[in-house]
Amino acid sequence: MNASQIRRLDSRTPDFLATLDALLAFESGTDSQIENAVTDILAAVRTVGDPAVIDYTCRFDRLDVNHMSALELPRHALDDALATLPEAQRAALEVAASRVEAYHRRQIAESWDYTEADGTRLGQIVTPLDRVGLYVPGGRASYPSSVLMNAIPAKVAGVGELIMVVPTPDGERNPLVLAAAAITGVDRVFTIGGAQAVAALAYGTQTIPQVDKIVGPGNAYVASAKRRVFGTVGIDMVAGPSEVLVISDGSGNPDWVAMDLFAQAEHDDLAQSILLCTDADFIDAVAASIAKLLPEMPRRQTIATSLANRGALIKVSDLDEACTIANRIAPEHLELSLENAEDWISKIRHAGAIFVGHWSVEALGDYCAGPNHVLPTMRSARFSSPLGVYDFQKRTSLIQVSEAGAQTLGPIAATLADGEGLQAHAASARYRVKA
Ligand code: HSO
Ligand code: ZN
Repeated sequence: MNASQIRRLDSRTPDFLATLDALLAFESGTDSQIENAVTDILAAVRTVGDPAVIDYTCRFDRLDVNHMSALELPRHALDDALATLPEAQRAALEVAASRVEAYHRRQIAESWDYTEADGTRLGQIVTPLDRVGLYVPGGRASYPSSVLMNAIPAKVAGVGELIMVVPTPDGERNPLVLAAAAITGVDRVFTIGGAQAVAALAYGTQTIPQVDKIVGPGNAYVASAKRRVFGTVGIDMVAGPSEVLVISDGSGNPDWVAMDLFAQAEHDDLAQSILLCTDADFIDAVAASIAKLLPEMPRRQTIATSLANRGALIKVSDLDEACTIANRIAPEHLELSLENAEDWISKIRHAGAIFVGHWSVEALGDYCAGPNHVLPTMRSARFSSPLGVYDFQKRTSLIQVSEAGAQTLGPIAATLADGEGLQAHAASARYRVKA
């Protein structure tokens, strides 16, 4: 696999849209072996509770414990992790956390109500969720920044209790993840993972309290388990591989563009990095930058694989066409790498996050700009939004009808109830109407 294998496309070729759609298609496929394993795990944890979670954790993560309490980290383990971080890392985490918090504070929705002329009051009450579970993957995909991005909106929303689960295979703990948990005020942390952790949070066990919603990324087992417990609890979106789309007018530095494509591609073999560019010479320059810079990258294997799998450098006719294609792709991240980038924002209807101009690189958004980095993938930006405070708040309708209001609304409701053949509905409305 080498960098020259990133495909080059031209929007003028007749089969371009079909080729593009094939490139975007991602099978989040249901592997029956995974589904069966998850079925067994969910059933075992649901019926047996702690012993089943302990058993799976011994088997999968090779942790030799015989009581659930050994799988809960004491508060001081989090504080110690924070205290022993190198100063620069601690400071970076803290600045990132406070910027993310400031941004999300603006998302808080308030309750509202209004009163009609006859005294009837109507409204909407906003309530935070009582208890939320945060899944944090172990190993290579264990991102402290994702702890911030999931935990902070929950805390800002006013969630009562935030319970984090993170697998620690062979007892290996990620100090940055624990430090991020300390900074964000995660209430409890269990060192469990996989479908068994999702089951424990969804159903509750003797030790682990049942939560109302489970958020956070995970592998195929975790994603399958989350889909299956949905309904018993809420879940966030089930995310696909990360994506970036860069729109370029040939202004700017080809090395910067190449590295922005790498930054997405290094996440995993299925990550997607696409460039749309109006300038053929600039595309050549970016290709040359890719060839030049790739060998220096420690993660060059993953980068080369995902660029070859799902990457593309695409020549487009003009920026209007680029925006049309961008809306079709509905990318998770969109970089407007343009001279007059601001002018093009209004042409974009579907994107998880828009990064405007040459200075606004995705990596800043991934860590510390402020907005959430949990974004809709797989073209779902057409109908869904970044993770936010609103995902941890719910709404309750308020109906306080006055006596006068019941007189005008009663006959209307009764008439509609008659039409639906629901006599008790009609009668209960008419009871309140004075003769
Ligand atoms: N680009 C990822 C977030 C991330 N990047 C975490 C680095 N760490 C999905 O938006
Ligand atoms: Zn990233």
